[in-house]
Amino acid sequence: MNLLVAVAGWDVTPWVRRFEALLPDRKIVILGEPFDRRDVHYVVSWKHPPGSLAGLPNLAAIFSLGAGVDHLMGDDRLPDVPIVRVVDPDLTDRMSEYVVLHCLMHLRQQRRYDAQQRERVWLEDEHPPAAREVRVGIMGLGVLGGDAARKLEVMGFDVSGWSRSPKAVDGIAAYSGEDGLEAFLRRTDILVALLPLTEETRGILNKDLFARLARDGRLGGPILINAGRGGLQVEADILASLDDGTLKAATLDVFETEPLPPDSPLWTHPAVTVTPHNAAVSEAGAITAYIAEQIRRFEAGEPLAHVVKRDLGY
Ligand code: NDP
Ligand code: OXD
Repeated sequence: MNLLVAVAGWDVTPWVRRFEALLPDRKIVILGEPFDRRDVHYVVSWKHPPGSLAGLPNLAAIFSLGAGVDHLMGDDRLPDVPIVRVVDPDLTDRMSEYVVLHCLMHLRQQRRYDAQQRERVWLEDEHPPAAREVRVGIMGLGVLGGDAARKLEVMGFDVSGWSRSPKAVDGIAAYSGEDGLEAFLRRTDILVALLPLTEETRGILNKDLFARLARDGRLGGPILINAGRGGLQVEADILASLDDGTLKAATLDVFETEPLPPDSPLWTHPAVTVTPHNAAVSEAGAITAYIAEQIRRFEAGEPLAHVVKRDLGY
């Protein structure tokens, strides 16, 4: 019942140590080091090299170390076993902190006050808007979008959400599908993208969509916050839309290419806030405990939770 840690770009040590402590009766093996492929029953993956999980004859499940699974879906030799993604309060809370922080930052124009402070400028606004006067639209009303929506509502924002299938969330105007998109965009001042990256959502954050956002809001133009995936956005369109006024500002945690290349104009654009894909990090303690508990329940005959729908890609 060995567990294979197949991780690229992260230090595996804290993950391996924690799995060893949580699953003391298992051998924890690491992709890239010698191990017997027949003994592997579970894989935990973050961006494993495509094809590297083929030929594991006793594999029972693959666990993504993140909430997103696009890093797995790109592997056309991925074994045909259940894929489980992260749904954990630690990660969810972190994402909501990020979304609330950046909605408030744009509401209260903190970037402008930072600039004014550097210049020692004292300039009071006459009528700054209140949260209740600002409409936040969340694209992706799933685990993360749903939690962020509830917390934004507590802050007073006028919140709506858009999902693939119809949803009912107390206090939130919910829209769905292609039919609901127009009305959702038309009432959105701050657009928060928390969609998974799939064939349907790739490039959805483009000039055409930005042009359909509300133009009558209290913030002086629509604002984009993308903490979903970089593949959702067309960066040339974001820059062009910021420059021609279609967008007023953007907060971006994710990018077409990560790390964001040093020569990207997004780094220095005055209306762009960049964070390094850490809106909601996978904290090793919380996520290893979540996976160990799933394995324990699975081996006790209970179904795996949060299994990805492969046909939908998320
Ligand atoms: P969920 O699967 O719980 O939610 C996804 C939401 O997107 C659902 O509401 C779903 O609709 C909706 N959706 C999917 N496809 C479409 C579509 N074609 N049209 C309209 N709506 C669609 O995922 P999570 O909330 O857990 O995570 C969302 C994403 O956040 C992850 O996939 C990942 O990419 C990103 N993420 C980013 C992190 C970061 O640090 N920046 C950290 C963690 C996650 P429906 O409800 O009908 O299924
Ligand atoms: C995730 C991420 O998908 O960190 O969890 O991006």
